[in-house]
Amino acid sequence: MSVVTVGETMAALAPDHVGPLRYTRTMGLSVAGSESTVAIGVRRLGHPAAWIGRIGDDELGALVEMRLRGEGIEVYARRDPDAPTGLMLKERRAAGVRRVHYYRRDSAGSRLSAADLPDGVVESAEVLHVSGITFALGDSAAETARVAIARARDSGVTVSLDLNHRRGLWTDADAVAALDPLLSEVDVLFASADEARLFASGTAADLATALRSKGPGTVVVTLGAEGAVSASAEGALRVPAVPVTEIDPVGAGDSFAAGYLSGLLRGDPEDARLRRATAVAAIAVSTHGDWEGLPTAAELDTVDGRDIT
Ligand code: CKP
Ligand code: MG
Repeated sequence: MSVVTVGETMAALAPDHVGPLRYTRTMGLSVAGSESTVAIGVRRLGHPAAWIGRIGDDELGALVEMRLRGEGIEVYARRDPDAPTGLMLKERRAAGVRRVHYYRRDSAGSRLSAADLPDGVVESAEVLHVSGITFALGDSAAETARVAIARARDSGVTVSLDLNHRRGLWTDADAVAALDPLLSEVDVLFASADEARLFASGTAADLATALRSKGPGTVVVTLGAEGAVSASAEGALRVPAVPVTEIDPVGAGDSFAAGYLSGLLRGDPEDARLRRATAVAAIAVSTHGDWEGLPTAAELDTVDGRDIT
């Protein structure tokens, strides 16, 4: 297995038009979850991928399993008879203004436990990818992610972490307290500039360098339309974003991580990983949905008809 991810995947409802959710008449049903988006992203780029999580024994759980399996993801998800699959509502409040609303407290996914980690799956991966969201879901889910990281490290598996701070789930102080001790355990760290500022200050390059001093071999700070900056053994690098018309920014960071990890798996040098990551993110944000627009390897060659590689 190239990439194994661990986290919560929810059902997701998104409105067909712009305006307050209370006036929305029709919504599309899909699934959403940072870690499974990364799995789908790397899978579309040709790398075997697995997702470990927990779902309810309900229709939404069946939807999550069906969608992920349909994308070619190996799914390891226990059906919890005592808790529902989580739900996320997306709101297009006004043009360019999006909000997400979670219905995930006490969800099956938040009850993920270390016993849900199947023997040998994390251990045989090339990369384990986790995100800060799992640490915010509760003690059991956080412990599961910690155990997965420990097993990966013991087996020489590259550990990738996206800080993915969610103020709707926990406070800044709680996020820093939980995530700071992990930084010495990870090989690749992804953070938006806002997330990086929880830990350091200064320019994007300062942020990446400061976070790298806490342990990760590579730190990538994503800057949206401004591209990304990385600090690694190859020094500080900056790449511009691919200019596109943004349709839906949710999932941008996960798409970026998928593109980067694909480059890592291919053995690309750091600047090529970053360019691959920005290209994947550009295609993903110029389509509706968190993951639906993720490109295949062949589609990566063009965005809006332009050569982007
Ligand atoms: O940081 P991103 O916009 O890439 O993350 C989006 C994902 O998992 C989205 O899929 C959503 O379900 C979530 O983050 C979340 O739990 O907020
Ligand atoms: Mg993110």
